[in-house]
Amino acid sequence: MGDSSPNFSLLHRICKLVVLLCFLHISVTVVFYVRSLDIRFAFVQNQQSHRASPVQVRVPVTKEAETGPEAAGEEGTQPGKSLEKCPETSPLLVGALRVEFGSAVSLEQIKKENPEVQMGGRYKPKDCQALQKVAIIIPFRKRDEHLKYWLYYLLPILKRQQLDYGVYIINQDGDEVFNRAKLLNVGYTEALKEYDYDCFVFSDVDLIPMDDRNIYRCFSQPRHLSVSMDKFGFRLPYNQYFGGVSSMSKEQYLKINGFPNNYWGWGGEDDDIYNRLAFRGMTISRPSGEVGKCRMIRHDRDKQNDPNPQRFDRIAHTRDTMNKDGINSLTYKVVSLEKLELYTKITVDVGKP
Ligand code: UDH
Ligand code: NGS
Repeated sequence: MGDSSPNFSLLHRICKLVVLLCFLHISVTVVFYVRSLDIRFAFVQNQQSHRASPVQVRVPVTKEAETGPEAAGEEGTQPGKSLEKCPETSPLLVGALRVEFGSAVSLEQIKKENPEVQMGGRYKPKDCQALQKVAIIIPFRKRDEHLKYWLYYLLPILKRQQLDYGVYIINQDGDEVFNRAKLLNVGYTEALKEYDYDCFVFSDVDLIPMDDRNIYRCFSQPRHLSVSMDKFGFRLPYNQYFGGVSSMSKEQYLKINGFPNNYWGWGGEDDDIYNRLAFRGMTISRPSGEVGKCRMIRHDRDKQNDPNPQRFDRIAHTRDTMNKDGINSLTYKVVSLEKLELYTKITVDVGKP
C-alpha cells in the first residue's frame, strides 16, 4: 500500500495536466469559433449593404441633356435619371441594305413604321445618351416623291445609328432659280435656333445609303458620305468631289464661313465648298467604297436649275470670295415653319440672282 501512493500522486498530476490542456484547447477553439462568427456576420452585412445601394456609374452629361427641352423623360425615359453614353459603334447596325424604288411609299406607312419619331422629325435613343446631336439639312423644292423614299429608308437607319437627330427640309419658295448652297446655310441657321446641334449633315433628297455603317455623324475632318454612287458606277467621279451627302461639325462649318450664297442654278457649289475646306487646311474624311455605296433616285432635270454658266469662274475665286460670302453674309426670309410628323419644313425666300 505504502509503495503505490507516490505512483498514484504522479498519475493524479498527469491527469490534472491533461484536463488543464483539454480545457485550454476547448477555450482556444471557442474563442476562434466566436471570432469567425463575427467575420461571417460582417461579410453578410456588407453584401446586403452593397445590394441595397448598387454602385452607380454616373456618366457626365451635358447640361442640355439633363435640363433642355428635350430632356430624357419626355421621350419615355425616367426623369432625372442620367443615361450612359451610347457605344462608339452601335450594336444595332446590320450592314448592307437592299434599296429600290419600285413601289410607292406613303407618309402614313412611314409614320406607322417609325412610331418613336417625334413631331418635327426629332429622335434620340431611349436607353443611352447619343454621342452627337445631328441636324440633317435637305435642300428642297417639288421633290415630294423623293422625300418619301428618303424618310422611308433613312428614319430606321438613323435610329439604328443611335443618333440624336432632327430632319430639316429647307424648301425654296417661289419659282426663281434654285440655290442649293444658300438653302444649306439657311438650314444650319434655322436648326441651331431650335436645339444645340453639334453636327450637320447636308443631304440631297434623292440619295439613299446602301449600308447603315455609313454613319450620318461628324468626324475629326469634314466628311463626304456619298462616295460610291450607283450613277457613277459605285466610285468617286473625281477626288475632290464633295457633292451629294456631307457632314461637318459646327466648328468645321464656321472655319470656312459656311457655304457660298451666290451659286444660282446647277453645279459648282460643292466644288466651292471643297475649295474652302482645302484653303482652311482641312482634309476630307470618307467611309470605304463598300460602306459608302448609295443609290440615287433617277429623275429629270428640275425646272429653274439649269447649269450655272458662271460656276467655273466662281470656283476659280473661292480663296478671295470665301471670307465675305458665306454664313456672315446670309440673308433670307422665312415664309413658313411647319412642324410635321416626320420632319420640320421651313419654306424660305432666298431671293434671286
Ligand atoms: N433640289 C430640289 N428641287 C429642285 C432642284 C434641286 O429639291 O428643283 C434639291 C434636291 O435635294 C436635289 C439637290 O437639290 O437632290 C441637288 O439637286 P441637283 O439638281 O443639283 O442634283 P441632282 O443630282 O440632278 O439631283 C442633277 C441633274 C440631273 C439631270 C438628269 C438628266 N437625266
Ligand atoms: C461637277 C460639278 C459638280 C457636280 C458634279 C457631279 O462637274 O457641281 O459634277 O454632278 N462641278 C461643276 O460643274 C464645276 S452630277 O453628275 O451629280 O450631276 O456635283
